[in-house]
Amino acid sequence: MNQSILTRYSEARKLYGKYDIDVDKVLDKLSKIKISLHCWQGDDVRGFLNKDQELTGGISVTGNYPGAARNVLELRNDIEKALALIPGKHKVNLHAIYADTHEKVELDELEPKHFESWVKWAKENGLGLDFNPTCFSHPKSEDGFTLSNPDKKIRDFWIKHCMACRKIGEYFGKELGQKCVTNIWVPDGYKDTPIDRLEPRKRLKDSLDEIFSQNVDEKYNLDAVESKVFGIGSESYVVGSHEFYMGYAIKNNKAICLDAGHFHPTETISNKISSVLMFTDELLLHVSRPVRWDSDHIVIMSDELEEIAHELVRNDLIKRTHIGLDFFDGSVNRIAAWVIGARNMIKALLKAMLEPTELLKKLELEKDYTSRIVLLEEFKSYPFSDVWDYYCEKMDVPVREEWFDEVKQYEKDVLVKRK
Ligand code: RNT
Ligand code: ZN
Repeated sequence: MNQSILTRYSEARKLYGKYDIDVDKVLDKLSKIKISLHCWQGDDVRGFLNKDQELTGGISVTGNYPGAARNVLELRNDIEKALALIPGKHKVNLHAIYADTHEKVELDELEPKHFESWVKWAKENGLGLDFNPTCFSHPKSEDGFTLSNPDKKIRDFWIKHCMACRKIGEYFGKELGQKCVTNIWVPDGYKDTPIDRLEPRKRLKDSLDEIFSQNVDEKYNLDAVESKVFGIGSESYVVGSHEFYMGYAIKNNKAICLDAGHFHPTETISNKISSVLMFTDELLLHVSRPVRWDSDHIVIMSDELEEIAHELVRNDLIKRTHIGLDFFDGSVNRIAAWVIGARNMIKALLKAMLEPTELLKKLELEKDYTSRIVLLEEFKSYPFSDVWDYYCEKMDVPVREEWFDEVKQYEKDVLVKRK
């Protein structure tokens, strides 16, 4: 262990110790929190099934930085590279279009066998897997509607696809000994003001009911539903709005997925966590960063990220929350994007854990708001970074920006050779 890191750590430990914060215990707890790393940052949400299909569904990747993964091996190598620079043991989040198969298989015919190699790889790397049906980038989603499509044949196709995905999620959970979260998000909506807002929602509800009527072992698979306020091409109306899924999830005992980019710009998901978890057992987060719109920028150490972490830590909600990342930036090195986002998420959790929460709660109840703000502000410049450096060293990942040297080397050796 590097001497200066150790010295700084023991000084920091003393400072936090004055407030009865046991830093060693905090690090132990932190090392058990899993982040779900979204595979789609590695190839601009292209996947392998319908490679020539453009990205649709009202989401978009911009940038043409060299090195996007072109096949399953490249993607896995890239993910492994990223994970080697992120402290802890984590999960990887797959989409249906990332099936690894030579067969020509339609989305509604996917089976666990098309993901066998992912499971083998996850086992070899000690990873968990999460999953998502891909209800976009497909000819049958071209008119903007999937599970709420007025055409029953098209609706049935997407229902079958989602059912297939839940079975795959169950298979992941069983094989890997950790529950898989299968998250349903559909882009359905209208560009312009609709006449009928109700019928599409009834159809979406019926489709979901049918999907969830299929028997899937809850021990291995957790269903989540993700809402949205608008997308490109669905600016005026989104069928699966927040209220829709909030009601659906509570009534049907499903997990709600809160995506940081899926609300009005002054709304934050940090302020929703404590409400949603009052009425549902589990929560899925898509930690992302909207810039003016749901732009899926790389997660940085923003106030909102810190607030999300605080909410989870202060209220002891981590054990009921599945933390996933969701961003896609093609304008920078894609491995760096993963590492930045994931390290920031973990860093924010660490910073939140190094807080005298009980004392702050007491001050709040005593209406001593002056002391509350004094402590909160002073703690912002406490040496949490010394603890972070020690944690990285201890977990055998590069300290500070040293990780970027490895990414640059990999870019030179591997990424630039991809044409
Ligand atoms: C889209 C949703 C959804 C997707 C991924 C690729 O707005 O956030 O989660 O980003 O499924
Ligand atoms: Zn999302």
